[in-house]
Amino acid sequence: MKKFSRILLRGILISLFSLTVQGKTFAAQYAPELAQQVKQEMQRSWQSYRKYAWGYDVLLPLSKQGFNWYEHSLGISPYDAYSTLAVMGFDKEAKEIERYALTKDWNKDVYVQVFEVNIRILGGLLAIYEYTNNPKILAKVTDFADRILPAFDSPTGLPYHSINLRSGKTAGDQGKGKGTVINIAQAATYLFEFGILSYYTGDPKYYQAAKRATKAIFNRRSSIGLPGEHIDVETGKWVGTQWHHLQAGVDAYYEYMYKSWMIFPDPEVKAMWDESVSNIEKYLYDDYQGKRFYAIVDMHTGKLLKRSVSLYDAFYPAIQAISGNIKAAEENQKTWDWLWNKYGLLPTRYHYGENRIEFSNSELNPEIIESAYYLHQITGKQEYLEMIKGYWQDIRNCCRNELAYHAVKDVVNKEKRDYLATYFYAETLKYFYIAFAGPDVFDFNKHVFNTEAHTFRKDSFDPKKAKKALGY
Ligand code: DMJ
Repeated sequence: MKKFSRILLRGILISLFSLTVQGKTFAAQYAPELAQQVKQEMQRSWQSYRKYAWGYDVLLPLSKQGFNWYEHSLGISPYDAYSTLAVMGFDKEAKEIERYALTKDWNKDVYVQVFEVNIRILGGLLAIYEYTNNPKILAKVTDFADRILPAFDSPTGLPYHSINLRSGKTAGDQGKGKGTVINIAQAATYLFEFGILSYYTGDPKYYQAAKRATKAIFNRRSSIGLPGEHIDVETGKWVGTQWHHLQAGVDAYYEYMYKSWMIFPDPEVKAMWDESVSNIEKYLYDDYQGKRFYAIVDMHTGKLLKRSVSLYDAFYPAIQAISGNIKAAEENQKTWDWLWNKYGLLPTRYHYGENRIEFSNSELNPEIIESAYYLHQITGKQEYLEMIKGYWQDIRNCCRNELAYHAVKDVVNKEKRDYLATYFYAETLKYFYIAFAGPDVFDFNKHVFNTEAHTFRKDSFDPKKAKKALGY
């Protein structure tokens, strides 16, 4: 009897111990030491921008200088860095950017690309407001938005490619040409930021403009339900190729239908998403050699045209996972992970049907890390954290330099390129950090990200108030 009690007691102790161990194992499923390392790397890279490129759009880390996208600087990097610095607790640096944003005068004679400044500058400014609640920042956001809003004043409601921040005149890329042709990501990646701005100002005009543009694309879908690639904002006609895919130029069109619906549950937007996603799975999904790809297809027939993917498409497993299609998300992510491991980075474009790289460069883009992070959070599977550890190791090995990190011209030989994309601050380092740090530091379930990974708490937006403010 005594022996039995001892065995029982030992059994109880062992199971208590293993529960504790399991608890610890679960805690150890994050990687606080790597989170710390990423944080230090953010600080080092950010200080380099401050020292060598302050006031410029981007840091050229090898030649140790700044570079501007346009004739006049927009000073983009600080807007993209802000939310990552804030998430990491770099309050002094974040405060400095808040002050910088307040001194900025947007009355500049410069043509800007509406899509890019929306996700980076407007998104970044909104994130500053999210963290500070500073009404002067909201005034800056509104001023900036009011300067780009006239771009939507076209016969179709689709935005022109570029707009002059001072005169409100519209144009093509870099202010050149008549500029009436845009891709569908440039056409319809506004629901999220414009929705937030309508929410805070109580003026539905921003969200309504964004929704009109999204509907202008959706309503021009083919008879099988697929939109094209490029469209003329004046005639509303598809231009050039009649292709559809998930690559750059399309990606965020879909991303924003789902993400904006997460905080602003507009049933019309949800209906667009539901129909769109079922068509993606029906026509673009390509089960090829046991891997889950999404191909380039004919928008009118769904016929497979090219077995090609770009690194931007790796955003899709994240959206699949968050919208509940976990199986597809896991299979898709596995495919991306396979491609990453082939080269130790993702090439910009890859022809999987012919097993060859089409564009070999990489700017250390975030999408594959973002998707692995979503999957780790949603499934709890350790393999996704292991993937992210591998990506971090590879990026450190190939691309760490004296100042920060650099892009590569070629993922095979890792030839260096003197450039550090602003989204390396906004997205790449942020996803690494929050993946390693775990929910005590950043709670995935309580947040939603814009396409540039600027972070917003879901509970910042009351659904009833949103319905009225956005006018849906
Ligand atoms: C980012 O600027 C955004 O995520 C955008 O939507 C497309 N991809 C780049 C990063 O690769």
